[in-house]
Amino acid sequence: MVDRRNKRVITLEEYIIQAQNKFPGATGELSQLLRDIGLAAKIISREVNKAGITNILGEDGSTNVHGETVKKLDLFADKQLISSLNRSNITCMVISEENDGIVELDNEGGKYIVYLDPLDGSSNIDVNVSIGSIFSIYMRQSDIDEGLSKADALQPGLKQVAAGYVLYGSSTLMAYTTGLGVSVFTLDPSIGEFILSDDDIKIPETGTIYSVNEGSYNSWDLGLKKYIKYCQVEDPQTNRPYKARYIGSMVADVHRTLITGGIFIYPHSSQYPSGKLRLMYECNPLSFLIEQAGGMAIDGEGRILEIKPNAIHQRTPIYIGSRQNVLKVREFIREYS
Ligand code: AHM
Ligand code: MG
Repeated sequence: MVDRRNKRVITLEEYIIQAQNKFPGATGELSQLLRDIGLAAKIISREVNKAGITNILGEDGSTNVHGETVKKLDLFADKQLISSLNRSNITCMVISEENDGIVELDNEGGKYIVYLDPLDGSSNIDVNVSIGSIFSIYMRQSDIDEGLSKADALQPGLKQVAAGYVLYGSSTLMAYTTGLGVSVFTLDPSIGEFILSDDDIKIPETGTIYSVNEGSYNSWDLGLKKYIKYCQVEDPQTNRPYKARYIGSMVADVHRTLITGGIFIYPHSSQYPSGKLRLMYECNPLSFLIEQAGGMAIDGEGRILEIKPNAIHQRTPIYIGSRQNVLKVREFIREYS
């Protein structure tokens, strides 16, 4: 937590500029891109807050590329983020949960590729529960004269140059990393600015909360079943039984895990043989953040960030959180597989 006594308030804009100034050769493009996302986040936050009193709330009757019902706010957030990214000549391509294919922007020469989950956890919109936006940024690999290639879009998570999320909760906050730790900003709605609230935040090494949709228990592998039973057994030395917490919004569940420690799990199951969550715009960005905060993220065995993607909308199981909790679940998975 940043000690605010005798410290002046630092806005997201100032913070980004200060960070950029530490790298004399920086062109400022990534900084501009992050500012564009920050602007879109403020506009989405405003709409999320007033969703209940406008007609924007609810389903629009169409389905997205995954066959899930799309809520109106998903479409609004998608449009807002894409048009914000299109303002500067920085981003050449966007891949979003809401769009089947690649969205090529007007900036053919742009050097960044952005993956987006514009509004994650949208089943929570109607019931006034936290939702979030997720972004993941890569550097383009192909030469500008060559045109964009598949390799530009399908880079492993380790190649991310920045990633973050915006959580629309009891307050709106933005957390991001450029590979130099994780910074968190809280939106002050009275002045319309994101204010630095935590710099270089670290996840506890171990935690006492597990977060998984236990309704799917019967369709899990034995290793995960045994691990969850382990979490529930009483053992004062390891502070067990752990608490169960599950919001059903990945951003909110992972943000809580970042702050309080513990583990968030979305495993593969008979319903979702490859897991439900998407590698490129859900798991990779949040894994980058959690690793930057000192935590761990695996697909059950290997590191999420090392997965070589073969499709833009591919899914993966994920076990993410405090190092000790992730190592423990992996022990169970190995023992019972
Ligand atoms: P969405 O992108 O359609 O909103 O789905 C992703 C969400 C995650 O935020 C959350 O962790 C998960 O779906 C919850 O799924 P379930 O309802 O199966 O537990
Ligand atoms: Mg999502």
